[in-house]
Amino acid sequence: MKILLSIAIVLLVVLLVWVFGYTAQVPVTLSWTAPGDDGDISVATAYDMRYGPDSTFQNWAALDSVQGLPLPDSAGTCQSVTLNLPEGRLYFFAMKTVDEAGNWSGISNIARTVTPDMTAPERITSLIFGDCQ
Ligand SMILES: [Ca+2]
Repeated sequence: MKILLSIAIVLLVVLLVWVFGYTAQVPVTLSWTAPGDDGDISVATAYDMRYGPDSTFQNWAALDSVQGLPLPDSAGTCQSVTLNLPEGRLYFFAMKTVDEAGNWSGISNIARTVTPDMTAPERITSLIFGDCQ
């Protein structure tokens, strides 16, 4: 019974990879210096980091939001977040900060990265003498 269940799980994984494709995820770390609640003084309330495939950031609400951001620390503190993204793609990131009164900062500078390609070519299994068959 356990063998049948194991085979079924393997077949399900193969089917999911075949249907949806497989893209390796790579960790990407972004860091920034915490602003304050009032300019560069005290502690702000929250961050909102967004990312997308281009650098325009004109439609902030439509961009993907980064989950798992830390709460703001004291102004001047270095903070970071690590997220997993599909390999071999171009991403642009930006963030905003809000204080307890709901005052939002402007959009940060834009950070750009290309996630590394982590998937090797398939192993050749057709090496022969002479021309291809
Ligand atoms: Ca404030």
